[in-house]
Amino acid sequence: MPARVPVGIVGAGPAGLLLAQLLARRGIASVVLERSSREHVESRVRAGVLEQPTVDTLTAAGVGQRLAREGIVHHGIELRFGEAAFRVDFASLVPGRNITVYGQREVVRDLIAARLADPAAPTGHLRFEVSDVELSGLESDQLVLGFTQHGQREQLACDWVVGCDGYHGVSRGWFPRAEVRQFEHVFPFAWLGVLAAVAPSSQELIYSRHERGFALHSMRSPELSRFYLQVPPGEDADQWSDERIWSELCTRLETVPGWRLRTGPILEKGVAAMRCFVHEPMRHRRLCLAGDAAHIVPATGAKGLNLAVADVRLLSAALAGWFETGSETGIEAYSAACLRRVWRVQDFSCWMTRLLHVSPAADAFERRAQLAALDAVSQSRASATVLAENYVGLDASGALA
Ligand code: RFL
Ligand code: PHB
Repeated sequence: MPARVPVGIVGAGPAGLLLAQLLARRGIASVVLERSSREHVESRVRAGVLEQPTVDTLTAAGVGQRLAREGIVHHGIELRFGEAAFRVDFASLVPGRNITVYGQREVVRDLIAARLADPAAPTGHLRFEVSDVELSGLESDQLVLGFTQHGQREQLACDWVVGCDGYHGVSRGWFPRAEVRQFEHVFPFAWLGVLAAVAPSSQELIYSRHERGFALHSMRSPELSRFYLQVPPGEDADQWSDERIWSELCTRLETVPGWRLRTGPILEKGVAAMRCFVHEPMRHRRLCLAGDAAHIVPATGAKGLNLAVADVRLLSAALAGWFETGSETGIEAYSAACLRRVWRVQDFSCWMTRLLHVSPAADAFERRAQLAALDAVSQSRASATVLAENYVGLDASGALA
């Protein structure tokens, strides 16, 4: 007889860990199966911008203490293009709404610590270095997850299974092919992400559209800066020496008279594709998807992690409704509610990507039109408000909850 658990979760990224944590707060046990080691999961750098509803959800989940101490609240971002610089001022455009800079790595570390400290969780509820995860019984509602750990094949019977295994995971493949529609778009450029041991050169994030390509100055803490450079797709990060990285960042960011970029040791670098992807639907019978397993947005809008949290917020409430009262209402609405938000965010992230990157195929006309679009954002309060409203995040309590 396989062991039983109410919810089986595949993947210990932010989506899987937060789902386990929110369910546990409502007394619902789960087991999380993760392919990588704990060290690997806790060392991935990735995202850094949290919307207010994301901060609220993490706080409600009981993992808000360090975030409240170390997270840095930002009230605007800066756009640079040509020799112009324009501050998108959240305080005046979207009063009372802002973002918090706090690394995804820290979110994951906080969640793992909270899960491992949970005295009510079943033994072996968070398992790393698990391989060959398979699902059977989907059509019969007798779901069983099979997996291998420490060379032993095991089975886990679940009422519900949630695929939180990211874009490269296996759970999407468990949906019946005839029911699925997938949408994909790949931009003709990638991002080289860099983590550097140097104090940020700016108090707020700087998004720069430069003729040589896009650059972004972000940060993690008073001692750590995070940068991104637009590079060709498939670029090899090893082709980028520290000297080359700093030279390119200086060229693309030092466009404002007198503004200088601080440089320092580079701790980490990697290349990520700029991709859009949506898998519809996000539920089939007792199998759900959440986070990057179901959708990828281009990183320019800083939305991937926030979307994962929005999915999990809805899903944990829907599953709690099902376990506590047998209600199907939340779970029936889950996929459509998530996808509505996903497509809105997809549209915004693509718009911001096109606004700020120089496509290799863009002709002189398109480049001038792009500058005019940036000019419009800096001159028109209505245009700037659209950017600000989307950047700080769609309202958690509104129609897109
Ligand atoms: P994750 O984080 O990819 O976690 C999936 C987990 O599943 C595991 N896994 C498996 N486990 C068991 N069996 C299998 N077969 C498995 N296959 C995979 C993986 O090892 C992993 O641990 O997905 P999740 O939880 O949905 O979280 C999504 C976010 O990680 C992602 O959306 C963000 O990082 C995107 N993103 C950003 N989002 C933001 O909201 N704000 C940002 O500022 C931001 N910046 C970024 C980003 C993503 C980036 N990259 C690297 C794509 C910047 C970058 C450079
Ligand atoms: C980050 O700090 O990693 C970051 C910030 C803003 C983005 C994307 C990534 O748009």
